[in-house]
Amino acid sequence: FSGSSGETKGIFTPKFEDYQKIYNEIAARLEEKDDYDDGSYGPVLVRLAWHASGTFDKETGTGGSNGATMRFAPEGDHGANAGLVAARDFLEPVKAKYPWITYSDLWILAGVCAIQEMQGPTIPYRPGRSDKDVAACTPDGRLPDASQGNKHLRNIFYRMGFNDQEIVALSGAHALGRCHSTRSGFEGPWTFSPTVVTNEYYKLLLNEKWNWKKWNGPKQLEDKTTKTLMMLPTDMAIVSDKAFKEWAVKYAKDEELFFKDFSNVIVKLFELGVPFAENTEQSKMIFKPTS
Ligand code: ZEM
Repeated sequence: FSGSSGETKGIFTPKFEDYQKIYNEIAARLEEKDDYDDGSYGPVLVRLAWHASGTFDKETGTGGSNGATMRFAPEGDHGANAGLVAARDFLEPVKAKYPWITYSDLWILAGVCAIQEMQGPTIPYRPGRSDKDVAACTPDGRLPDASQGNKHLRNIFYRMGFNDQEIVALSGAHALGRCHSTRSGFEGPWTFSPTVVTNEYYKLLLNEKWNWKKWNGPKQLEDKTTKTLMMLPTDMAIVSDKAFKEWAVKYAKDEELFFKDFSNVIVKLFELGVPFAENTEQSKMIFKPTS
């Protein structure tokens, strides 16, 4: 392993145990700081890891989780990244305590930790990302726009190298967290358990009736039964597009299948554009959840 950060003094080669320590530290902070949103920073940590990774462009090899360029204003200020400063700030004390880890490895480790601690599937992890400077910031517009439909989703996710099944599996992350009118303009959670990884997103999409919400904000849907849940226009594309819907039906019926496919696609997402050392593919780290 040779991906330690520039700040490291002397020679320190971190091992699995060192990463597990950081995992445990993040898990302890998640437990401790339970006054945020629905009781956890977990969802916003997952979103940070996703937005760090989802800028990848397979044609040019630019973007992706290598670099952590969202630390810099040009990228941090992109509309899609509004509010993610909460996740970055949450991790600052961890970075201060373990300065040898790069921001880019830390943000992805935090995404892995958040998913596992919110009772999600095991997410194998590989370190090896290095932090880049401001010049590596990606242009605005690489992350999906929630007001659009199936064609846009395919354009954005095919650019990262994903297929239809993977787009649907990734979308299940919206079981977690919520929209904030102060960030994206949209408002509300997708599920009744926004701090637990489940296949509820697909179940609700397919089994609930969704109506346009009557309000002054951007176009979003609300559930007919309680009017407390929401779906974005892009979420509805997951059930209005025939090819997408086939996968949504499978994931709604079979949470085990969803967990397996979600883990695989998250690992792929989190590794986009990262120049890992040779022979690390077969030796990914599996962290032990704290509960
Ligand atoms: Zn999201 N996402 N996302 N997403 N997302 C939001 C929140 C969260 C889209 C999108 O526009 C939005 C993926 C895919 C897509 C999470 C994870 C993942 C919000 C609300 C919007 C508008 C932001 C706010 O107001 O705070 C679109 C269009 C997507 C295309 C398919 C993928 C892939 C994800 C992970 C694998 C998570 C966890 C949240 C909740 C964040 C929070 O703060 O609670």
